[in-house]
Amino acid sequence: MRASHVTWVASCLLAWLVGGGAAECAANKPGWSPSPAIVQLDTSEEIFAVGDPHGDPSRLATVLAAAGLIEAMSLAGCSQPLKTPPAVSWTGARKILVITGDLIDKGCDSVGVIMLLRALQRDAAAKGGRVIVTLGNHEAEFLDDPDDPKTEKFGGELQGLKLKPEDVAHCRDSLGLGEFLCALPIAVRVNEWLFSHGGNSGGRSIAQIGKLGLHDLAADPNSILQARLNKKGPNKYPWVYAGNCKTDPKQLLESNAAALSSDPKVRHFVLGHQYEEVQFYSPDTACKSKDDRKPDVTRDAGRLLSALRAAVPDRYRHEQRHR
Ligand SMILES: [Mn+2]
Repeated sequence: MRASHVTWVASCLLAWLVGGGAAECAANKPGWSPSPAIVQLDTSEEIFAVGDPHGDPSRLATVLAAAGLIEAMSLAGCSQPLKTPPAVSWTGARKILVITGDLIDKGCDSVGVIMLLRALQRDAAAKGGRVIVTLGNHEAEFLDDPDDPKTEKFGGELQGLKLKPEDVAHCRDSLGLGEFLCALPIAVRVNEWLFSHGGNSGGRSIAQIGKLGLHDLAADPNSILQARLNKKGPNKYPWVYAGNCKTDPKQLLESNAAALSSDPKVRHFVLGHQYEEVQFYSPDTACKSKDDRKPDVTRDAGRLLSALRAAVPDRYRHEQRHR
Protein backbone atom coordinates (compact mmCIF):
# COMPACT_ATOMS: atom_id res chain seq x y z
CA MET A 1 0.00 0.00 0.00
CA ARG A 2 1.40 3.38 -0.94
CA ALA A 3 1.78 6.36 1.36
CA SER A 4 -1.01 8.20 -0.42
CA HIS A 5 -3.33 5.27 0.18
CA VAL A 6 -2.37 5.26 3.84
CA THR A 7 -3.25 8.94 4.02
CA TRP A 8 -6.58 8.28 2.33
CA VAL A 9 -7.43 5.38 4.62
CA ALA A 10 -6.40 7.44 7.64
CA SER A 11 -8.62 10.34 6.63
CA CYS A 12 -11.48 7.91 5.98
CA LEU A 13 -11.03 6.40 9.42
CA LEU A 14 -11.09 9.87 10.94
CA ALA A 15 -14.29 10.69 9.04
CA TRP A 16 -15.80 7.45 10.35
CA LEU A 17 -14.83 8.18 13.93
CA VAL A 18 -16.05 11.76 13.78
CA GLY A 19 -19.23 10.48 12.19
CA GLY A 20 -21.31 11.53 9.26
CA GLY A 21 -18.56 11.29 6.70
CA ALA A 22 -18.24 7.56 6.42
CA ALA A 23 -20.44 6.98 3.39
CA GLU A 24 -18.90 9.84 1.50
CA CYS A 25 -15.45 8.65 2.43
CA ALA A 26 -16.10 5.16 1.14
CA ALA A 27 -17.42 6.53 -2.14
CA ASN A 28 -14.72 8.96 -3.14
CA LYS A 29 -11.00 9.20 -3.20
CA PRO A 30 -9.65 12.68 -2.73
CA GLY A 31 -9.70 14.62 -5.95
CA TRP A 32 -11.97 12.36 -7.98
CA SER A 33 -14.93 14.62 -8.53
CA PRO A 34 -16.76 14.16 -11.81
CA SER A 35 -19.01 17.12 -12.26
CA PRO A 36 -21.68 16.19 -13.00
CA ALA A 37 -21.19 12.45 -12.48
CA ILE A 38 -23.67 11.74 -15.29
CA VAL A 39 -23.84 14.30 -18.08
CA GLN A 40 -27.37 14.76 -19.43
CA LEU A 41 -28.36 16.68 -22.51
CA ASP A 42 -31.11 16.84 -25.08
CA THR A 43 -30.36 17.83 -28.60
CA SER A 44 -31.57 17.67 -32.18
CA GLU A 45 -27.98 17.59 -33.42
CA GLU A 46 -26.24 14.50 -34.75
CA ILE A 47 -24.51 12.35 -32.15
CA PHE A 48 -21.34 10.36 -32.74
CA ALA A 49 -19.70 7.88 -30.37
CA VAL A 50 -16.26 6.32 -30.34
CA GLY A 51 -14.95 3.91 -27.72
CA ASP A 52 -11.56 2.72 -26.53
CA PRO A 53 -8.91 4.89 -28.19
CA HIS A 54 -6.40 3.02 -25.94
CA GLY A 55 -3.19 4.94 -26.43
CA ASP A 56 -3.46 5.48 -30.17
CA PRO A 57 -4.10 9.16 -31.02
CA SER A 58 -3.18 8.61 -34.66
CA ARG A 59 -5.94 6.04 -35.21
CA LEU A 60 -8.41 8.11 -33.22
CA ALA A 61 -7.69 11.15 -35.40
CA THR A 62 -8.17 9.03 -38.53
CA VAL A 63 -11.57 7.83 -37.31
CA LEU A 64 -12.72 11.33 -36.36
CA ALA A 65 -11.55 12.78 -39.68
CA ALA A 66 -13.35 10.02 -41.58
CA ALA A 67 -16.53 10.95 -39.70
CA GLY A 68 -16.10 14.57 -40.75
CA LEU A 69 -15.61 15.77 -37.19
CA ILE A 70 -12.05 17.06 -37.53
CA GLU A 71 -9.72 18.16 -40.29
CA ALA A 72 -7.45 15.33 -41.37
CA MET A 73 -4.21 15.39 -39.44
CA SER A 74 -1.06 13.34 -39.49
CA LEU A 75 0.35 12.14 -36.19
CA ALA A 76 3.65 10.33 -36.03
CA GLY A 77 2.51 7.52 -33.76
CA CYS A 78 4.82 5.54 -31.52
CA SER A 79 8.02 6.94 -32.96
CA GLN A 80 7.04 10.39 -31.76
CA PRO A 81 4.57 10.48 -28.88
CA LEU A 82 2.79 13.79 -28.37
CA LYS A 83 4.35 15.96 -25.69
CA THR A 84 2.24 19.03 -26.28
CA PRO A 85 -1.41 19.42 -27.29
CA PRO A 86 -1.75 18.90 -31.06
CA ALA A 87 -3.35 21.45 -33.37
CA VAL A 88 -6.68 19.74 -33.96
CA SER A 89 -9.50 21.46 -35.79
CA TRP A 90 -13.16 20.58 -35.11
CA THR A 91 -15.23 20.53 -38.30
CA GLY A 92 -18.35 19.06 -36.71
CA ALA A 93 -20.17 22.38 -36.24
CA ARG A 94 -22.82 21.80 -33.52
CA LYS A 95 -22.61 18.01 -33.52
CA ILE A 96 -22.06 15.96 -30.36
CA LEU A 97 -19.17 13.52 -29.95
CA VAL A 98 -19.11 11.04 -27.08
CA ILE A 99 -15.92 9.12 -26.32
CA THR A 100 -16.86 6.18 -24.11
CA GLY A 101 -13.62 5.84 -22.17
CA ASP A 102 -10.49 3.70 -22.10
CA LEU A 103 -8.20 6.41 -23.42
CA ILE A 104 -5.11 4.91 -21.82
CA ASP A 105 -2.99 1.74 -21.93
CA LYS A 106 -2.50 -0.91 -24.63
CA GLY A 107 -1.25 1.61 -27.23
CA CYS A 108 1.98 3.57 -27.03
CA ASP A 109 0.72 7.13 -26.51
CA SER A 110 -1.98 7.38 -23.85
CA VAL A 111 -0.81 10.88 -22.98
CA GLY A 112 -1.27 11.81 -26.63
CA VAL A 113 -4.90 10.60 -26.60
CA ILE A 114 -5.62 12.75 -23.55
CA MET A 115 -3.92 15.77 -25.12
CA LEU A 116 -5.78 15.28 -28.39
CA LEU A 117 -9.16 15.04 -26.65
CA ARG A 118 -8.52 18.00 -24.36
CA ALA A 119 -7.56 20.14 -27.35
CA LEU A 120 -10.57 18.88 -29.29
CA GLN A 121 -12.96 19.64 -26.43
CA ARG A 122 -11.76 23.22 -26.39
CA ASP A 123 -11.89 23.69 -30.16
CA ALA A 124 -15.31 22.04 -30.50
CA ALA A 125 -16.75 24.17 -27.71
CA ALA A 126 -15.40 27.33 -29.34
CA LYS A 127 -17.19 26.34 -32.58
CA GLY A 128 -20.52 25.39 -30.99
CA GLY A 129 -19.95 21.62 -30.83
CA ARG A 130 -19.43 19.39 -27.87
CA VAL A 131 -17.06 16.55 -27.04
CA ILE A 132 -17.94 14.51 -23.96
CA VAL A 133 -15.44 11.96 -22.65
CA THR A 134 -16.49 9.35 -20.08
CA LEU A 135 -14.47 7.17 -17.73
CA GLY A 136 -13.41 3.74 -18.89
CA ASN A 137 -12.39 0.99 -16.54
CA HIS A 138 -8.71 1.70 -17.28
CA GLU A 139 -9.04 5.33 -16.14
CA ALA A 140 -11.03 4.28 -13.07
CA GLU A 141 -8.50 1.58 -12.18
CA PHE A 142 -5.60 3.97 -12.61
CA LEU A 143 -7.20 6.68 -10.47
CA ASP A 144 -8.12 4.06 -7.86
CA ASP A 145 -4.60 2.62 -7.78
CA PRO A 146 -1.88 4.09 -10.02
CA ASP A 147 0.31 1.10 -9.12
CA ASP A 148 -2.20 -1.36 -10.57
CA PRO A 149 -0.22 -3.55 -13.02
CA LYS A 150 -3.10 -3.28 -15.48
CA THR A 151 -2.31 0.39 -16.07
CA GLU A 152 1.46 0.08 -15.97
CA LYS A 153 1.76 1.10 -19.60
CA PHE A 154 0.26 4.49 -18.86
CA GLY A 155 2.32 4.68 -15.67
CA GLY A 156 5.49 4.03 -17.66
CA GLU A 157 4.64 6.84 -20.06
CA LEU A 158 4.12 9.22 -17.15
CA GLN A 159 7.45 8.28 -15.64
CA GLY A 160 9.07 8.87 -19.04
CA LEU A 161 7.68 12.41 -18.82
CA LYS A 162 9.09 12.73 -15.28
CA LEU A 163 5.60 12.69 -13.79
CA LYS A 164 4.71 10.61 -10.75
CA PRO A 165 1.70 8.36 -11.48
CA GLU A 166 0.36 8.98 -7.98
CA ASP A 167 0.41 12.74 -8.58
CA VAL A 168 -1.62 12.23 -11.77
CA ALA A 169 -4.01 9.92 -9.89
CA HIS A 170 -4.43 12.68 -7.31
CA CYS A 171 -5.25 15.15 -10.07
CA ARG A 172 -2.25 17.40 -9.48
CA ASP A 173 0.46 16.92 -12.12
CA SER A 174 2.10 19.79 -14.01
CA LEU A 175 0.57 18.78 -17.37
CA GLY A 176 -2.98 18.73 -16.06
CA LEU A 177 -3.50 15.10 -17.13
CA GLY A 178 -4.85 14.11 -13.72
CA GLU A 179 -7.12 17.13 -13.57
CA PHE A 180 -8.68 15.94 -16.84
CA LEU A 181 -9.00 12.30 -15.75
CA CYS A 182 -10.42 13.18 -12.33
CA ALA A 183 -13.25 15.17 -13.90
CA LEU A 184 -14.44 12.49 -16.35
CA PRO A 185 -18.12 11.61 -15.91
CA ILE A 186 -19.25 8.00 -15.43
CA ALA A 187 -21.78 8.10 -18.27
CA VAL A 188 -23.76 10.45 -20.46
CA ARG A 189 -27.41 10.53 -21.45
CA VAL A 190 -28.12 12.16 -24.79
CA ASN A 191 -31.83 12.18 -25.58
CA GLU A 192 -32.99 8.55 -25.15
CA TRP A 193 -29.48 7.14 -25.34
CA LEU A 194 -27.21 6.24 -22.45
CA PHE A 195 -23.52 6.06 -23.31
CA SER A 196 -21.12 4.32 -20.93
CA HIS A 197 -17.95 2.30 -21.13
CA GLY A 198 -19.41 -1.01 -19.90
CA GLY A 199 -23.07 -1.69 -19.59
CA ASN A 200 -24.57 -2.94 -16.38
CA SER A 201 -26.41 -0.10 -14.64
CA GLY A 202 -27.59 -2.62 -12.05
CA GLY A 203 -31.15 -1.34 -12.00
CA ARG A 204 -29.99 2.00 -10.62
CA SER A 205 -31.34 5.42 -11.43
CA ILE A 206 -29.10 8.02 -13.01
CA ALA A 207 -28.81 9.72 -9.61
CA GLN A 208 -27.80 6.43 -7.96
CA ILE A 209 -25.16 5.74 -10.60
CA GLY A 210 -23.77 9.18 -9.90
CA LYS A 211 -23.18 8.20 -6.29
CA LEU A 212 -21.13 5.09 -7.10
CA GLY A 213 -17.66 5.17 -5.65
CA LEU A 214 -14.53 5.09 -7.74
CA HIS A 215 -13.33 1.85 -6.16
CA ASP A 216 -16.64 0.11 -6.90
CA LEU A 217 -16.50 1.24 -10.51
CA ALA A 218 -12.90 0.10 -10.82
CA ALA A 219 -13.09 -3.19 -8.95
CA ASP A 220 -16.44 -4.70 -9.91
CA PRO A 221 -16.14 -6.75 -13.12
CA ASN A 222 -19.89 -6.47 -13.55
CA SER A 223 -20.15 -2.68 -13.16
CA ILE A 224 -21.33 -0.04 -15.60
CA LEU A 225 -17.66 0.42 -16.52
CA GLN A 226 -16.71 -3.23 -16.92
CA ALA A 227 -19.64 -5.55 -17.62
CA ARG A 228 -19.16 -7.55 -20.78
CA LEU A 229 -21.38 -9.01 -23.45
CA ASN A 230 -19.36 -12.16 -23.90
CA LYS A 231 -18.73 -15.11 -21.63
CA LYS A 232 -16.39 -13.04 -19.49
CA GLY A 233 -19.47 -11.77 -17.69
CA PRO A 234 -20.78 -13.01 -14.31
CA ASN A 235 -20.49 -16.79 -13.97
CA LYS A 236 -19.13 -16.83 -17.52
CA TYR A 237 -22.37 -15.50 -18.96
CA PRO A 238 -22.86 -12.21 -20.77
CA TRP A 239 -23.88 -9.68 -18.11
CA VAL A 240 -27.35 -9.38 -19.63
CA TYR A 241 -27.93 -12.79 -18.01
CA ALA A 242 -26.89 -11.40 -14.61
CA GLY A 243 -24.98 -14.58 -13.88
CA ASN A 244 -28.10 -16.69 -14.27
CA CYS A 245 -28.81 -18.48 -17.51
CA LYS A 246 -32.53 -18.23 -16.85
CA THR A 247 -32.49 -14.44 -17.01
CA ASP A 248 -34.39 -12.95 -19.91
CA PRO A 249 -31.94 -10.39 -21.28
CA LYS A 250 -34.69 -8.29 -22.83
CA GLN A 251 -36.49 -8.00 -19.51
CA LEU A 252 -33.25 -7.22 -17.72
CA LEU A 253 -32.34 -4.48 -20.16
CA GLU A 254 -35.82 -3.02 -20.12
CA SER A 255 -35.88 -2.97 -16.33
CA ASN A 256 -32.47 -1.31 -16.27
CA ALA A 257 -33.63 1.26 -18.80
CA ALA A 258 -36.84 1.90 -16.84
CA ALA A 259 -34.93 2.32 -13.59
CA LEU A 260 -32.80 5.08 -15.09
CA SER A 261 -36.03 7.13 -15.09
CA SER A 262 -34.94 10.21 -16.90
CA ASP A 263 -36.92 12.55 -19.11
CA PRO A 264 -36.89 11.53 -21.86
CA LYS A 265 -36.68 7.89 -20.83
CA VAL A 266 -33.56 5.97 -21.76
CA ARG A 267 -34.35 3.44 -24.47
CA HIS A 268 -30.92 2.55 -25.85
CA PHE A 269 -27.56 1.69 -24.34
CA VAL A 270 -24.35 2.40 -26.23
CA LEU A 271 -21.27 0.68 -24.87
CA GLY A 272 -17.56 0.54 -25.42
CA HIS A 273 -15.13 -1.80 -23.61
CA GLN A 274 -15.64 -4.90 -25.67
CA TYR A 275 -14.09 -4.72 -29.08
CA GLU A 276 -14.32 -8.42 -29.78
CA GLU A 277 -17.39 -9.73 -31.53
CA VAL A 278 -20.44 -9.03 -29.41
CA GLN A 279 -22.66 -12.04 -29.08
CA PHE A 280 -26.29 -11.81 -28.14
CA TYR A 281 -27.50 -15.13 -26.85
CA SER A 282 -31.13 -16.08 -27.09
CA PRO A 283 -32.95 -17.34 -23.99
CA ASP A 284 -33.39 -20.66 -25.79
CA THR A 285 -29.69 -21.28 -26.19
CA ALA A 286 -28.28 -19.58 -23.11
CA CYS A 287 -29.02 -22.38 -20.69
CA LYS A 288 -27.57 -25.18 -22.73
CA SER A 289 -23.95 -26.16 -22.44
CA LYS A 290 -21.50 -23.43 -23.32
CA ASP A 291 -20.67 -25.08 -26.60
CA ASP A 292 -24.32 -24.97 -27.60
CA ARG A 293 -24.74 -21.27 -26.93
CA LYS A 294 -24.96 -19.73 -30.34
CA PRO A 295 -24.84 -16.01 -30.94
CA ASP A 296 -28.17 -14.66 -32.06
CA VAL A 297 -28.01 -11.02 -33.00
CA THR A 298 -31.59 -10.98 -34.18
CA ARG A 299 -33.09 -11.77 -30.81
CA ASP A 300 -34.30 -9.71 -27.92
CA ALA A 301 -31.13 -8.40 -26.38
CA GLY A 302 -29.99 -6.69 -29.53
CA ARG A 303 -32.73 -4.14 -29.58
CA LEU A 304 -31.48 -2.10 -26.70
CA LEU A 305 -27.77 -2.49 -27.32
CA SER A 306 -27.25 -0.63 -30.45
CA ALA A 307 -25.92 2.11 -32.65
CA LEU A 308 -22.85 4.19 -32.98
CA ARG A 309 -24.69 7.13 -34.40
CA ALA A 310 -28.10 8.30 -33.30
CA ALA A 311 -30.57 10.78 -34.75
CA VAL A 312 -29.27 10.30 -38.27
CA PRO A 313 -30.61 8.54 -41.36
CA ASP A 314 -31.22 4.82 -40.92
CA ARG A 315 -28.38 3.77 -43.15
CA TYR A 316 -25.93 4.78 -40.43
CA ARG A 317 -27.62 2.91 -37.65
CA HIS A 318 -25.93 -0.21 -36.40
CA GLU A 319 -29.21 -0.77 -34.61
CA GLN A 320 -30.67 -1.97 -37.88
CA ARG A 321 -28.13 -4.74 -38.11
CA HIS A 322 -28.86 -5.92 -34.62
CA ARG A 323 -32.60 -6.26 -35.11
MN1 LIG B 1 -12.46 -1.38 -21.02
